[in-house]
This record gives sequence, structure tokens and C-alpha cells, in this order.
Amino acid sequence: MSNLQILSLGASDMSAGAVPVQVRGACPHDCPDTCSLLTTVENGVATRVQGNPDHPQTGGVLCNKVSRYTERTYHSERLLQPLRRVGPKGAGKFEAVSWEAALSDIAARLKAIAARNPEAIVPYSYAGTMGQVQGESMAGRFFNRLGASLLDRTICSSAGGEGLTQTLGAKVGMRVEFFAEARLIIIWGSNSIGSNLHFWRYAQQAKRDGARLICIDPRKSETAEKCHEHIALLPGTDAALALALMHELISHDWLDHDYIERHTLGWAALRERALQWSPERAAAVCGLPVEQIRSLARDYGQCFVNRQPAAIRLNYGMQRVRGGGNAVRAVACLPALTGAWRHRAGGVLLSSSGQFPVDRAALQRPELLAGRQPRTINMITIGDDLLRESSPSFGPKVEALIVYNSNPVTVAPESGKVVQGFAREDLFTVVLEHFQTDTADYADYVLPATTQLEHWDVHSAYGHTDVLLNRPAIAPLGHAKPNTQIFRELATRMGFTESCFSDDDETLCRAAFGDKVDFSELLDQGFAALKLPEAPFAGGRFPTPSGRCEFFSERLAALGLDGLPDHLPNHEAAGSSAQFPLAMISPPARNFLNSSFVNVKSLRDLEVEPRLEIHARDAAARGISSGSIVTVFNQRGEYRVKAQVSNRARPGVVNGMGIWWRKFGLDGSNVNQLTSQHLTDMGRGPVFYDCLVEVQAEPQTG
Ligand SMILES: Nc1nc2c(c(=O)[nH]1)N[C@H]1C(S)=C(S)[C@@H](COP(=O)(O)OP(=O)(O)OC[C@H]3O[C@@H](n4cnc5c(=O)[nH]c(N)nc54)[C@H](O)[C@@H]3O)O[C@H]1N2
Ligand SMILES: Nc1nc2c(c(=O)[nH]1)N[C@H]1C(S)=C(S)[C@@H](COP(=O)(O)OP(=O)(O)OC[C@H]3O[C@@H](n4cnc5c(=O)[nH]c(N)nc54)[C@H](O)[C@@H]3O)O[C@H]1N2
Ligand SMILES: [Mo]
Repeated sequence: MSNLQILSLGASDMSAGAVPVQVRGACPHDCPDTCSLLTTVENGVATRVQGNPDHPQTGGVLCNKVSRYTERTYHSERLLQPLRRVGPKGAGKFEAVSWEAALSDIAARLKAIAARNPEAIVPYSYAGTMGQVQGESMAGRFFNRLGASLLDRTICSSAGGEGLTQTLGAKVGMRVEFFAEARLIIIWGSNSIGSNLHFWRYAQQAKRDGARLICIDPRKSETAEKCHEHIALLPGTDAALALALMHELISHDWLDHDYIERHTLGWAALRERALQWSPERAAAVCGLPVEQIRSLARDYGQCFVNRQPAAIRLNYGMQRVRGGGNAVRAVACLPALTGAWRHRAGGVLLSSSGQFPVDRAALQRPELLAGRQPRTINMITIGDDLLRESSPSFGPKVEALIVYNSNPVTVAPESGKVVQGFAREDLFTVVLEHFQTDTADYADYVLPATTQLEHWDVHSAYGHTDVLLNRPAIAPLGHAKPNTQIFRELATRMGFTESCFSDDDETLCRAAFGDKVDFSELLDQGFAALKLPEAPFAGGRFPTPSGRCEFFSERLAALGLDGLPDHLPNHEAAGSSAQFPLAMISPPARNFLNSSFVNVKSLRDLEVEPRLEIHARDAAARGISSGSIVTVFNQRGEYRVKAQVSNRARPGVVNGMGIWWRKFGLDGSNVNQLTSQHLTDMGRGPVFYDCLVEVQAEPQTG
């Protein structure tokens, strides 16, 4: 490495020469870690992607997936030219066309629809790249200018985000690096080894220094088995557990009365609520031994008694259920009860994203809406919404869908309906992609997009507090173009003449944080740390309306909701249906990133094939043996998959590991065939892990 020169020049200086150079970039994937990358380029070809050793959060280490990034970028199935559908929808039959032909025809089709009602056009995007520029910058401008429907981007974290905001005031929390100094780490609803590896490094450091690690997860994940204790509760019962912990903290007076008095709101009411949640009551709801709940409370309480830092790494796995917002609220109250926030290694971290001063208005230019207020479509209910006719309450029938940075046919719930919607012959669908995904199969036009190695971007993070810059390491492959460029060229063809449509990507990178981040620091070292206090709430000053940690939320009460956190049973609670007696969760596989990387053979080989983990007791009751094909079904559909009898599954809960492309599944379907379009208590979020099923040894007929 020492003989390599690290490139800190502009894209135009991209190495085409024989001397290897390293280009600093940022991992674009939807992951809390947002790593700093070093890409080695020889003769204009990226030969290696490594973690940047100079970036403290990355520490020179990458996950298995991204360390194979060149395999993804140079994949033989990369889309390298625009394609036009020639077969029936979904058949995946396309012919190559020029950019000119594709963009002119797309613009003509969109103009015709917009002339009737631009809201009949719907953008659909999520976090295929987390980049501020290749995400919603030029795309946002384009759809605002068009007056298209708005998209509620809720598919991942909005329930927890709202719960956190109603309690702490924003998506804020502990600094991840200080977990290394904690004496107790509760990993709550997170498979950190799989999905937050760089946090796990800090947890390991704490463990070596004597910290106790406890994992709260229905599944015995890779992380759970490496912690001192695993608490395998039923899905969607976390608020009950948190309230019982409060009950025990109160009973034993493990409370920081001074912190509560000075920095919280609604203590008397929360106390009364918590006293209704005896450990016995919670044990029955959570499906846990009562002693396990008492011992967790003791561990947390003893940190208060002994003045030792207790840290909670909360993650989004526990909020994909009906009561997800309330559950996050309940857990987020805990550190204020014991004053854990006083120490920089105490408190809770769910997401740090609210700490970044992203200037979304500068990127997306909401003024281009020119006073129009288009309707909003929730991305979770795309299945139902594509099948709706025009009506006064819904607005116009969806006539066109433009998909980028997302693979909805694979990842959206209740895929039976999603597929039916995408298959509509009267729907005009454009998909910007790297690969021929399940969604691209239903497109009228597939447009080839560049990967992170080929374009500029700038990144915030949700698991640390550094801004990262991504420089292109190589020229775009084939005829691929950055998302920004595709929307720029479409804007021209639509006749949008505003000057903001000619901003180049470097200008957009600079606009993302304006003068709040020193761009020259980003250019020089690839990352820049936000200047933040080490212990954000040691002295209170929460970014809530009251400035306190809001146990009671006036804002929720004003919306007619419960002002206090409570346990809300799942829409489909374990044990509530004789017909569908098993609860199913579908957490991500370690070697995939949602549905990204499923087509990278070396990673797919590690996951082998789609599987359903089932506990021996539930398997025996159904005559299911490990390795046999089973049918998992409920009122929404059925899914055939290989069963794995495994102690990773607890009794009563099956784990349908995600998120396989449908076309790699046995009957061309995946686990989302079974999940529902119900929403969470707050934030209009998805309930992927709130889903009842039955499993049958023999394939269903008919
Ligand atoms: N390798 C890898 N990394 C990823 C991803 C990936 O697909 N693969 N996805 C990325 C994305 S988009 C996100 S949002 C994050 C997701 O990462 P996390 O926020 O950690 O969420 P999940 O992985 O969905 O779930 C974490 C754990 O929660 C458990 N869980 C399920 N239901 C419940 C419940 O009701 N209560 C509790 N306590 N636990 C529950 C699951 O079994 C799982 O082990 O990770 C990101 N990182
Ligand atoms: N059953 C079940 N379903 C789930 C989940 C679950 O745990 N269980 N998790 C949910 C969660 S947390 C999330 S975040 C969503 C994730 O859903 P999505 O955000 O749709 O994530 P991916 O499946 O990774 O698909 C992203 C796509 O974007 C493409 N892409 C990447 N970069 C670019 C780019 O620069 N330009 C363009 N045009 N395309 C690009 C990739 O090739 C990929 O196909 O899935 C949700 N669905
Ligand atoms: Mo996510």
C-alpha cells in the first residue's frame, strides 16, 4: 500500500495510467456504518476496495460484502445500456436502445400523463445508495418541477425514528465510539455482527475490558450467541419488557431522582404506567421466564448503584411491528431514569442521523412545486395503491412509476399485490438500476445507472457522526450514467429550463451541507467529523419542545394518541390465531444488504439458498425435518422454502431469512409474499416482523 499514491484530485484526474493509485470513497449502502473506502485503480480499472485505515470508524475493516465490491461493479450481468421491453410485463424480455431513443420516448410518455394530471406519476426510491446526491437531489428537483406525487419513504425506520423524536427530540444519541467504555451493553433488536459490524468492534473492546453484553432478539442471531446472555422474547413485545424494567427500577429505587427531576417530563404519569407492568405480567406477554426480566433489571440497576456506564444499542429490528414507535419510546426512556446519560459511555443509540446538517431544500428545491401540494403515496402500500382506481380520496390512478435506488417487487410487503400492480399493462414503468432485478423485469424501460465507484457523492451516516465524500475511482462502465445525469437529461427533454437542472455533481456535493461542513477537509481526507459534545445529554437539554426527555409527549396526546409509551400488541400477535399459530420474522441475511448482492455469486454461495429457521419442537409437531421443502402460508399467500431445524429459532417463531430475489426462490417468490401492508402506531412504518403464518411439511396443492 505504501507505494500507492492516494488520489486527492478531481474526477478528471482519474487514473488511466499504469501507476496504481488509491481513490478515497464512501460505502453507499444502507447500513449504520457508512465506511470510508480506498479503491485501488490500475490502468483505469478498480482492482481492490479496502476499508480506509485512517478513518477511525472504519478502522481499515470492511464487511464481507463490500470488500468484494469490484465483483459487483464488474459483474457480467451489469446493465450497461438502456433497454426497452419487448415481451409481456414481467417476462424480462428487452431490446437495447440508445439513450436518445429511451429518454425521448420516456419524456413523451410522461408529458402526456402530466398534461392530464402529474400526480398520476409516482417516484419510487429508497436507499440503494444513501448518497445525498445520487439519492434525492436532481431526482427531487425533477419530481418537484413535474408536480408528481410525493413518496413517503417509510419502509425502514420511520416508526422508531418518530418514537425517538417524540422522546429525545430528534434522531440523536450516544456517540458510537464510547460504547467501548461501557460496563453493560444491551444490544436490543440488532444483529450487530451482520448489520452493524463496526459498532460490534467497540462492543468487543468493552467485552474484553470486562463489560457484560446482553442481546434482546427473538432469534439467536450471530450476535446473540456471542453475548453473555440472550433474551429471546416474542416479536413485538419489547415495550412490555421495557416497562417491566422500569417497574423493577422503581421497586428497588434504582433511580437518579435528581436527573429525573431536572431533565424529564411526565415522570409521575410514567411511574404509574410502569407500576402496572410487573415482571410477571411482562413475562407472560414476552414469552420469557420472569427471572430473566428481573436479572436484566438488576444488571441495569446495578450500573446505576455502582456509577458504571450502561449503554443500549437499539436498532430498527424491534420497530417493524404495530407498536414499534411505542417500543422505541419505552426503551429510550430508560437512560433518563437511571441518569445513564451523565456518562459519555451511557445512554442509548438508535440513529445519529438527526445530527447531520443536511440542506435538503438546497438539494431538492421544494420551491419548484410552485405552490402545488401533490398527494403523498406511502411506499409500503404500493401493492394496494397500484391497484386502486381514481377516486376523490385517493386522487388519480397511478399511470407511471419511476423507480431508482430500490427494488420494490422484492422488498415491499405483500408481494402478491405488488407483482399484480407492476404487471398492469397500462402502467408505464421506468427503472434505473445496476442489475436486472425482479423490479426491472416489470419495466417498460430499464436505464443503466453507475455504481459508487463511478460517480460523485457525499454521505451522512446513521451509526456514527462523520460526513464522507465519495470520489469516482473509475469512468462509468458501458453507457451507464449517474442517477443525477439521467434526471438532468430527462429534465431537458421535458422542457424544464430552470438553471438548477444544470448543476453538476460536485456542485450538488457542496450544496448538501453548505458551509456547515468544511468541503476542503472532505476533499483532503475523505471524511470530516461533526463537532459534537461527547455526552450529549449529561446536562439535559434535549432537542424536544420542553428541552427535557419527554416520557409524556404532549404532541402525541394532541394527535389523540397515548402520551405515554405502552405495549401495543402486534396486529398479528403470537398465539392469537389458531389457523396461523407461528409468528414469522424475516431479518436480513448477513451476506446480503436487503436485496442487494443477492446476485453476487460468491456471496449467494455463502447464504446457499432461501431458508426458514424453525425450532425442533415446532418442526416435530408438523413432521418437518431439516432440509425438507415446506410451504409457509397465511391469508395473503404462500411461499415454498427449505426448512432448517435450528435453535436459532425460538418455539412459536419462525425466521424466514431475507431478502432473496424472487427469481432465486423456489417458485419465483420470496418471504414478502406473506408480510402485510399494515402500518405502525406512529411514523406510518412497515410491520415486516408482525406476521402470523402456518408451516406445512408437504407443498400445498391448488
Ligand atoms: N448484512 C446486512 N447488513 C445490513 C442490512 C442487511 O440487509 N444485511 N440491512 C441494513 C438496513 S436497511 C437496516 S435498516 C439495518 C437493519 O439492521 P437492524 O436495525 O439491526 O435490524 P434487523 O437486522 O432487521 O433486525 C435486527 C434483529 O432484530 C431482531 N428482531 C426481529 N423482531 C424483533 C422484535 O420484535 N424485537 C426485538 N428485540 N428484536 C427483533 C431480528 O431477529 C434481528 O436479529 O441494517 C443494515 N445493515
Ligand atoms: N421481509 C422483509 N422485507 C424487508 C426488510 C426485512 O427485514 N424483511 N427490510 C426492509 C428495509 S429495512 C429496507 S431499508 C428495505 C430496503 O429496500 P431497498 O432500499 O429497495 O433496498 P435494496 O433491496 O437493497 O435495493 C436497492 C436497489 O438499488 C439499486 N441501486 C444501488 N445504488 C444505485 C444507484 O446509484 N442508482 C440506481 N439507480 N440504483 C442503485 C441496487 O442495485 C438495488 O437493486 O427493504 C425492506 N424490506
Ligand atoms: Mo432498512
